[in-house]
Amino acid sequence: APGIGLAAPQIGILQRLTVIDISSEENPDKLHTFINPQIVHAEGRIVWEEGCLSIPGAYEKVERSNKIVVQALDRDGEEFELEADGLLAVAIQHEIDHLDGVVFLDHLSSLKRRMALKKYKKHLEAMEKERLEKQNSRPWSQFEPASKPTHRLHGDARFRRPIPRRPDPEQARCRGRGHQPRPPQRSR
Ligand code: GNR
Ligand code: NI
Repeated sequence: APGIGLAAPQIGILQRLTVIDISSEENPDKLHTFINPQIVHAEGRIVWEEGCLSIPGAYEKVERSNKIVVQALDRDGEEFELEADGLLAVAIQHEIDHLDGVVFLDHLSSLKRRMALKKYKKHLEAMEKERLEKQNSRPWSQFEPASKPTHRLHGDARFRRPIPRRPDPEQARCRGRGHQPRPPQRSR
């Protein structure tokens, strides 16, 4: 699955809850649950290129503490303390930021933030384009009426734009000689 961590506010749940899974091939199934996490100790600096599921397309280097001690409740409500460094420390700080309404862009200079937001915007546009292409490639999409329903219960499905047709050999002959096949007249 994409993402090594998720904070509840990212999915509309405004609670101090976050999960982190930095499992890998050699170190599988390391799911950490943090309820009301608090960083009680931090030291050192580390720079990591971060991304965020809530800001797809944007990646920038962020400086954070390299080694932290975090206190939290686990999924059974039991208090625990965890010492973390490297990627796990970065991820915990990234997720706790989400609980406070902070994202990694807030740690960047305004120039870097503007560049990252541009990449985010580009990515959103590409996603929207792909979504539209997918939607329009559905076999029934080209036959949808091009108007909003006007009736109380439902609209109608009369064609309001030309039905795309296979080029007919007779028509193909006329094309390019000033012949424009007239669209069928509709009564209004
Ligand atoms: O998947 C994620 N990867 C990541 C990489 C570097 C630093 C932080 C992260 S967290 C991110 C998932 C996410 O957005 N969690 O909020
Ligand atoms: Ni994030």
